[in-house]
Amino acid sequence: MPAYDLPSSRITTIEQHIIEDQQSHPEATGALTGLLYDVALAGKVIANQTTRAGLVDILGRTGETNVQGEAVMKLDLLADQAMLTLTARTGRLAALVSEEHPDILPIPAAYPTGKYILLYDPLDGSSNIDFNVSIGTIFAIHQRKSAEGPGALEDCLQPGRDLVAAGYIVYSASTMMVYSSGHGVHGFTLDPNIGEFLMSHPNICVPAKGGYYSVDHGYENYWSEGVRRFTDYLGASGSVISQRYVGSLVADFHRTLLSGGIFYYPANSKDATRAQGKLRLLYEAAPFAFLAEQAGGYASDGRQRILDIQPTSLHQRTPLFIGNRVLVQKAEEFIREYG
Ligand code: FDP
Repeated sequence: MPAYDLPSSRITTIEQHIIEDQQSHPEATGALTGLLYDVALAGKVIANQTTRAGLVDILGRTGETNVQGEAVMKLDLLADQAMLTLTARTGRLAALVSEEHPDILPIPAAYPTGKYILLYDPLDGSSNIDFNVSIGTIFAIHQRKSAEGPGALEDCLQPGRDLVAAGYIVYSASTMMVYSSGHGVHGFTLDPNIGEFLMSHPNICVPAKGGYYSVDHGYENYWSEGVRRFTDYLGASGSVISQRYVGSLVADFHRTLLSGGIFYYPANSKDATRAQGKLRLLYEAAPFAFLAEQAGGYASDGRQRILDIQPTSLHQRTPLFIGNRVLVQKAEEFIREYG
């Protein structure tokens, strides 16, 4: 057959990109490629559900069973089930960790196991659902440490610096999936007409200048002296950097990644559960820290690099300062000096 050239195309689907990304790893077996694509598929399913959020709520309020007599589930549980169903049976995972489950979810003996661990928050920002504000799914992928069989706790409690891949899907005016497998950060927008994520934001880098500072000032009286002084410092440079805060971590991080600046959710003394802030290390702070560093930024808990924290429990919380490296290091300086 005579040689021929493929027509050139400016369209890159997420599947093409993931495959090409993995080709630079000669040891790759295709399992990570498949897993990232499973997550993308779950994202499409969740996007479909979130655009019907108002309707789900209306059905939910009519008596908690639908016309078939089935219980109507809240969106975050639907999202959790989409992630579980679409990723757990494909033989690529040894275990999962979800914000919705207190313990790890080892792959049941009836299904094949693989070499990866998937940690996720199925629907971050869910307190914003009722107000039609952007929400999202966050995911982190580790390679298992145990040799075989269902995954164990030690497979899940790994520091963020060992992540193989991480990303998020933001459900907003459009649905976007942003991920990194260690070769930069790339963003894809869901084209609803063809039902596929298409490359829209290649090689995202946190801008060195400009952007916004993003924090909930409602907690100001409960912050440490260092965090208060850092915030005053940012406010004082008001003409250079102004403030934006959504209250949905995925949306606030997405804006910070693209526009620059800093997002922070510090520890506060309002109640005992916020002594280490609110955000979870394994499936919120660590994957975002991985993305931030891949994009030239930085993430800290105020004293140390998020990616170096050795987790001790599945749902542990951490203060988070993330975004432009210089600004995050400035926050560390204030905290070192004033506590
Ligand atoms: P939510 O509880 O709505 O899911 O970590 C979850 C999170 O939202 C983040 O998305 C958000 O940044 C933060 O909590 C908001 O916290 P407050 O409850 O302190 O407002």
